[in-house]
Amino acid sequence: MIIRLTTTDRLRRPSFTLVELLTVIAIIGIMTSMVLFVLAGAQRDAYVARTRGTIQKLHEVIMQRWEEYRYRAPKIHVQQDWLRPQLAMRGQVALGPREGARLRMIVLRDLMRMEMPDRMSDIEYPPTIYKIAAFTFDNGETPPNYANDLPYPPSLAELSMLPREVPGQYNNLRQRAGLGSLTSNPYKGPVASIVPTGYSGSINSAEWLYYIIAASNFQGGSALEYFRPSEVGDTDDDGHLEFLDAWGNPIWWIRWPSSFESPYNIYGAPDAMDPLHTDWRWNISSVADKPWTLVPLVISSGPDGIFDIKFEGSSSPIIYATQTWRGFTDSPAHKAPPIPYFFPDPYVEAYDNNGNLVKQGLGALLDQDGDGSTDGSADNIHNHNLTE
Ligand SMILES: [Ca+2]
Ligand SMILES: [Ca+2]
Ligand SMILES: [Ca+2]
Repeated sequence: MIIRLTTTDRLRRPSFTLVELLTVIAIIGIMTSMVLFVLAGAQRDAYVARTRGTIQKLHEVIMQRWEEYRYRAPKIHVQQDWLRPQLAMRGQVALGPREGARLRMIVLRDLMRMEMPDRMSDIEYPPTIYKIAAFTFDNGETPPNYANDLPYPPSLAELSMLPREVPGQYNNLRQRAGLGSLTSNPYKGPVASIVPTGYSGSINSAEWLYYIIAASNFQGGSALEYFRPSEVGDTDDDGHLEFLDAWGNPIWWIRWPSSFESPYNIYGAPDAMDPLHTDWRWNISSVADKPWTLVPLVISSGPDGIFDIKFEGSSSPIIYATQTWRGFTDSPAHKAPPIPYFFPDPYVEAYDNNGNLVKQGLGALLDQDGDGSTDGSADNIHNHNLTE
């Protein structure tokens, strides 16, 4: 039998109408975008994981350095007289055990400032001149025979770290910033800037983090060996390297994140560097929230590239070396020191002038990009949330 195909038959053969074609193209388009969407999600997860890996390594090196301060025996120049029993003090020594412990705490904080900088001023300023109450009894009384001889009771003795006692690492970091080794005398603030005229160096938090890690040993070698070349860069092209997150942005750090909300900042868990509670806030009953252990913050701005937290002081740059003790009058009842009393306070701006905890210091939320919200902080990746 012969079958003839007519024109009509050919037209009846299965084929695609325009509508069908458009439908198929649309479906393929949707599926493609779904695949791309899934891939984008996977890439984001991979970037987050990679960044966490880098921050984990930075955290381990920084925390090892931080722990070393607990057992550190800082060198400090003390007049021998202050360590001898004094007749007028009924045989006590002028620099009593409690003041000795306070001195150690203040010097440790100053050493952390100089050896683990997170801002230029940490390096620009030499050691602070430390003031402590010498020639007083531990209960705050001044011995009668001394009262008239001293500038003000209780006498605040000035102690300093001589240039030869300054740790070598501080001088190495000064050289990174183009500043010479420390030769000048210890610093008693505040005065005008002590930075050399014509000096224009600037190293930011991310770059200091790099230099600190570069100067650290870890598990028997240089800590830098734990990082791949892709984890390091120079995004602002100033010759100072930074550690990078997976999006290519610098990883910043805050040594004393006194106002960063995190499970590590447990108010009421005393400062591990001050086991005897010699920070003046412990003496003052109206200060309800006592100083707590500050865990350094190592932080990436995350996928959106926006930190939205504070890295600097509210009204002026924070200069730890020139801080005065805030908010406490020269009141014998408080056993608080007269003002001015200079020493590096890690909790700057976390307390207000009345000693209330206001948490407006470093690490507090701040609308950095000016979009009206602090949502940019939500996707940040840092060493306080590595276990989440
Ligand atoms: Ca740089
Ligand atoms: Ca962010
Ligand atoms: Ca914002």
